[in-house]
Amino acid sequence: MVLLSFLLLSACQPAERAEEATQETRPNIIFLLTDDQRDNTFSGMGHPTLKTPNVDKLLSQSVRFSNTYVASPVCSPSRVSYMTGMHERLHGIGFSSSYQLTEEEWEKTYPAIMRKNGYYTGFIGKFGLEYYTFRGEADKKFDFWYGHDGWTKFFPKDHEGFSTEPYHEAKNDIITPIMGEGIRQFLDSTSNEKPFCLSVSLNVPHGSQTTSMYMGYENWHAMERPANENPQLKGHPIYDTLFRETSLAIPPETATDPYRFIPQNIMDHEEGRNKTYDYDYEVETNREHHIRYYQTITGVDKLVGELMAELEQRGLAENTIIVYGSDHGLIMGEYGMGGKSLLYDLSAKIPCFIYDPRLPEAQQGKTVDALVSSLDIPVTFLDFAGLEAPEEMEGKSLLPLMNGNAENWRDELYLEILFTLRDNPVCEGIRSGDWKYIRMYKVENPYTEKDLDFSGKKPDFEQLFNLKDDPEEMNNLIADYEGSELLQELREKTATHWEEMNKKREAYKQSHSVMGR
Ligand SMILES: [Ca+2]
Repeated sequence: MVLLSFLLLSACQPAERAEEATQETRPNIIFLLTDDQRDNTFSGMGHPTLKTPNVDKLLSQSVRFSNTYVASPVCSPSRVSYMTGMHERLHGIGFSSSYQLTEEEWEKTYPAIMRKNGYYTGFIGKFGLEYYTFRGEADKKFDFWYGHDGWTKFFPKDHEGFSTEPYHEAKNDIITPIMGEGIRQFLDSTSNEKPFCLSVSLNVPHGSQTTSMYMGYENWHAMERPANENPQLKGHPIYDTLFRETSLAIPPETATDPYRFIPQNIMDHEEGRNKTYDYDYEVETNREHHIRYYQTITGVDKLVGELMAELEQRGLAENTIIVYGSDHGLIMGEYGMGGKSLLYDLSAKIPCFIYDPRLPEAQQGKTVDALVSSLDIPVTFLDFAGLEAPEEMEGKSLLPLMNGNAENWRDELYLEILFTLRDNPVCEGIRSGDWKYIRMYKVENPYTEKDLDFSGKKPDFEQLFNLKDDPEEMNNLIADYEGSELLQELREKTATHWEEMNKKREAYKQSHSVMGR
């Protein structure tokens, strides 16, 4: 029945649709997006240390997508990709590019389209697009706004400047429960007349939050002292002693030579990476990072529990879909390094699931291992609302997979990261079957489209992993497979995607008014 009503809705014209689609047929949507949360970091996903009963319960009634890769594993471009449904190569906006999102481009994002089509829209937390022409006016693009630009701290009331003023009036002092206050305010502001679409961008477990849990000593950024020395955290059920007495598994490669994995001439850690993520380059501070990382995820779990109780209490539980994702993952000592912006699974994969209370019980609690992209998520939101995605969006709706139909799904996924700060190489590659192939190029920062023209250029470095035999991606098989058909095929596929993406960008620039910054 549900599927049938979607089909009927999508056959209508937008005007008719808005009229016909009453609140009974169009669900509410809440998108929970965390910051730097890597895959498998809930107990319900098999994590050995975390205990996340609220998410686990939700997960047991959801469809989990266990092979979800983000379009760009670094904050800003990943968030632009979630909004626009496009790769960074296509939308052109990120830390290392020279473009910004225009108001015209914003009109093709999922919140703008849903608002135009009768949804009441809200945004809470880290906006994080960073480069857009309407900076300072993002609040006008939503019906409800309780968000901030740039970054903030674990105790955001201590944070002057930037745009975290809304949080200074909050009852709580800690960022995650403040987000909970925002969610309640949003729900108070909704009415029965319109379905709603709420995007909640939690700032945890990002390093800006875990490092700022305790800033009362000189070298606070390196997490050299236990955060619970901070009197503000004493006696707190989550942020005081939790995981401090637990034997935590810290990656054995912590503080070992990172150049065994990616050579120094490809990525020199002295160019900023080992300063930005200094805590992951020593065993003891990495342990402290793990404790804080798990604590902040526990905070997210509590928030999810409170959210579900709120929905129940307000009579919204039957018709509100929850979509869970992260902007990307995080390397925490593995490969002798910290950070993101590489195509290792730890950096590029996220925990992703969709809870749809209307889904038949037989479909609930299942795990789908098909290759999913973060670009599929905005398309799925629109599909839930009975709306067609604009042609710019590159992803596919996840509804068929949720309903058990994996026919005609993609069997390979193109991956890229165009971050070139801190000596990061441009990486692109392909996931296909058990395999992942990656090629890297040294590119100027900021890059231009010209820098991404690799015609006739041999990659500066390549990686090949068999994820079935080596899920931790420790053994680069490039040399072993040199001359093989497999490697040739993966190289060709990557080059084909690369060429198509560059052509698409050129066509996009012709048909859209792109803006430099
Ligand atoms: Ca992030």
